[in-house]
Amino acid sequence: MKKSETLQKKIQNKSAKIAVVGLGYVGLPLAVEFANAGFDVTGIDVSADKVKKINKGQNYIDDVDSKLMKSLVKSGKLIATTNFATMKKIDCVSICVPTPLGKTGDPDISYMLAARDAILPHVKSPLLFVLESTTYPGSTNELIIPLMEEKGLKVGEDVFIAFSPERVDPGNPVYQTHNTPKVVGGVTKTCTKIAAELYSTVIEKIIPVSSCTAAEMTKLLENTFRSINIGLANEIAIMCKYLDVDVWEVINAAATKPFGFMPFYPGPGLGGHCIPIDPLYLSWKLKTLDYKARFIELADEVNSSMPEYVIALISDALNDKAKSIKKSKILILGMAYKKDIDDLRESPALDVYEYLESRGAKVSYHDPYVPQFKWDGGIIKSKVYSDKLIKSQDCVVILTAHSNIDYKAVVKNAKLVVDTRNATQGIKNKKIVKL
Ligand code: SAJ
Repeated sequence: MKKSETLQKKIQNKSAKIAVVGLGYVGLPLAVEFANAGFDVTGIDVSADKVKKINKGQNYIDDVDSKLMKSLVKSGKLIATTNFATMKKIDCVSICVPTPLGKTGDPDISYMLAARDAILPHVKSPLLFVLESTTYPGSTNELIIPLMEEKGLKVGEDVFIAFSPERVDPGNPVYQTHNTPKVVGGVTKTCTKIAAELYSTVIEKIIPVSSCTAAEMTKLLENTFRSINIGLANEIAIMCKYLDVDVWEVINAAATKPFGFMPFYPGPGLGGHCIPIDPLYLSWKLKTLDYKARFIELADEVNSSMPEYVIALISDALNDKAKSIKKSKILILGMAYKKDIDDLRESPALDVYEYLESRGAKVSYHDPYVPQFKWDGGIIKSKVYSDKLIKSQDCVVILTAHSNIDYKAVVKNAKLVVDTRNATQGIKNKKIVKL
């Protein structure tokens, strides 16, 4: 029997041993789905703390059902380890490690390479190797295949390699791992088939594509689409300010078009670990091929300029009250990078906080999801919300429109409100200055 058939059989009868490398917001939900489908799953992570928590049945990812995870750990279907040597008995592995930007703004693939290099010495054949981490087109071909072949493994016969982008949207109440269609692109048709076979055991809809590069590019198109359209929304907001038109009214009116339009909204900038970063992986790769990805770079320029644009809005609003940013008491409402979550990564609110502080404002914040954050070697704590707190401010700046804040009360008690998220929609009051 061919190795591919052996592997397919083991997937079909759930005797295949699965590993998931990287137990964050992508890897842990995936590991739990595979274990819940009946596979023996080994989660591998460099963080001993994550491993310890999982083996104690302690869930740390909101999207994971804690009771289910605890029962899977108890039954032995899900275990975690920092020891990559466990790969010796693994039949299928999914790599879900971070791919951030480095300090120079170029791709930082060090986590991906570290995972690859930790796995390679323990690879057994047959093995299905799937990369999920968002990366530049060509990564799987350039960084994985050659090293597998160096070990004498023939891709498509001894080892089966595919790329399958993660599409996890943390906190999404509708779409989770199991019901978000999964794109899968293998090096060979057999690779695609086996990868599709594995993922179809836990995900309702599999979308096979012709190659790893096509799958890598699919993911980058998805998030570049968002970054560019958010950049457009931000530039439209700037244009509307010049034209003295309410950008929110215009976007909401355009959104009534039942076809050919998809609303995006302006804001204080781009946060999160996907949208500000993924498009730059694409533009970086094209730069190596002497092509300038103009839309991506322009969108990045516009989106990155929004925190400063918000500072100018605050400065003008205070100026109209014969005040300056310097020495003014300014409260930021919402530090997280988007509403109703606690994630601060790349949050533009951090840039606004820094700008205000460096201009001498007495700046503080309130965020019901972010009790504190590390800052300048210390810790900044969220102020306890009260009408008194709002009344005491020269300006309240809404940067993230968490649903559990009463914006009517904010406007009632504030002297001045700068609203960058249309959180005060429908409230008519001269105190409100909108993006
Ligand atoms: N943002 C705007 N205006 C918008 C939409 C977003 O300013 O119209 C800002 C947000 O405030 C945030 C940033 O852009 O700071 C990113 O927001 P996002 O809604 O794209 O949320 P993310 O970063 O959580 O993106 C994830 C992505 N999921 C994956 O990469 C698997 C993205 O593909 C999803 O479409 C997105 O979630 C989603 O739809 O929530």
